[in-house]
Amino acid sequence: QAANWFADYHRYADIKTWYQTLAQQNPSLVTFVPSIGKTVEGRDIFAVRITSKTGGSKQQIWFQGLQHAREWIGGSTVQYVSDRLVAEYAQDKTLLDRAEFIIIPVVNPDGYEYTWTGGRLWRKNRSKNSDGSFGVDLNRNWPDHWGQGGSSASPSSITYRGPSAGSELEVKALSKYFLAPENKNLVGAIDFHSFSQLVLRPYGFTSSRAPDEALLKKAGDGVRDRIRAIHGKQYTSQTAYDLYQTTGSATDWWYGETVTKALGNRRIYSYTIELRPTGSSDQGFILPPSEIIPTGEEIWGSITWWTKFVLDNPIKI
Ligand code: 0X9
Ligand code: ZN
Repeated sequence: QAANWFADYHRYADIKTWYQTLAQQNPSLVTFVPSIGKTVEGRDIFAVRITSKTGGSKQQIWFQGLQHAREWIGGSTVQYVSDRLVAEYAQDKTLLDRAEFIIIPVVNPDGYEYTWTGGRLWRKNRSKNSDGSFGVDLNRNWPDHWGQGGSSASPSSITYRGPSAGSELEVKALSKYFLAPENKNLVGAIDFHSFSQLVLRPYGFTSSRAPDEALLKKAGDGVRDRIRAIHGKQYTSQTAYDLYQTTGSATDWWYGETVTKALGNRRIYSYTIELRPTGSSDQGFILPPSEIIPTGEEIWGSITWWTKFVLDNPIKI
């Protein structure tokens, strides 16, 4: 792979090629899944599975990025983590011998391409809405408490929830794949976003604390502390609701009833990580490419710890 890949951001097609090459060069560790579903504009949502061939059925971890098109650092960070998972295996076999990582690097390829060709600050997908406007906020469209507070019914809003729960092709594809037979051992999932430097745990839809609050907080606080130990960046660990309410988010769906029942009454660790920078202007979405590697380093260091914590501390209902 190009030695300077992480010196800049890349288009959807180039990210796909990069992952295909990663799989070709490491066939014993990486499986490229060309399509788990298509978007309205006909792009494939691809997945990547990373594990070693040793052992039987392993616990599984899900990472995804670019649900929101303009949050480019989320995609780069998922790529950085994928690269390190493969590269580190030569020195330390524990992670890939113990777990399988299921990665969706570009959840929203139509929106992502639009940020390169149309408007850099586009957030939603590119569905055509009933009023002629474009885009549904995928992170308000998941079928968990859909249609309630913290989402908009107005198609032109940046938090438009869509016409019905799970209406969007991206949400349909991802939720189906999440529940597929080959993914029945999922124990944890992280949705990478930007920005504000936050480690967010369930719930987003209610101020009530999750039944596993103690474990969820311990794992989230641990991530915060380990991030800070690497380049000194201060992240805040809190519940998603305490940032602001959302309904129909991916992380509430992962932690919620549908997934719990499908996994035989077993809940999983579910997080949103908001990456660099801090601040309040929309310019925060435009993180200089020189920060891709340091962001990758602090997230790699913290989520390897998080993964081990999750594997060692199964949630018991
Ligand atoms: O609003 C979102 O979907 C996420 N923030 S972003 O700026 N990347 O759009 C936050 C989702 C976390 N959930 C809640 N805050 N409830
Ligand atoms: Zn986001």
